[in-house]
Amino acid sequence: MERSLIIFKPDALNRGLVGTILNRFERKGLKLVGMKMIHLDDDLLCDHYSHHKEKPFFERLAKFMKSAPSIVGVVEGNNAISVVRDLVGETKGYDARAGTIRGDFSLSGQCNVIHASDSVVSADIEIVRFFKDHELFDYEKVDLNYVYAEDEI
Ligand code: 3AN
Repeated sequence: MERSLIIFKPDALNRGLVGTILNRFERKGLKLVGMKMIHLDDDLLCDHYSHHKEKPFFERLAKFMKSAPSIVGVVEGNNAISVVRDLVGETKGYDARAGTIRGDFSLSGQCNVIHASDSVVSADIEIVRFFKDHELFDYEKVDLNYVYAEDEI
């Protein structure tokens, strides 16, 4: 099964949206395998947003991401990468469709409440960036046989 990194950004914490957003992933059937609060620093941000480092908005984005703690998590499930990206919606909140997390909770290109890995390759890199092995939990979720058919597990 695939795993995706998710980050509840400082706006999600400050706006009291963490539980509401987490609920969207849980009710879909995704399995939470790790979660912790972390205050992102320059080193982590430069790695995580390396594809935006030369962009004019990078400094502002970094300031926003350092303005308060974030909550990082890892969710697991069949096709988790595309499933989570679909739940999250388009990057800019004002473009994101109603019904998606960003579509329902964000009006901004920067303050878009949540990050989710965009591919299996990025997820592998991002999970190792934020989590040590012992911070990820391997357990049998008891609803597995009701979330999936036998041949899907
Ligand atoms: P996504 O988060 O949908 O994968 P990316 O990787 O292009 O999108 O962007 C990473 C983060 O950078 C976004 N979640 C957003 O916070 C910020 N960002 C992207 N584009 C802009 C922009 N034009 N202005 C400000 N912040 C931006």
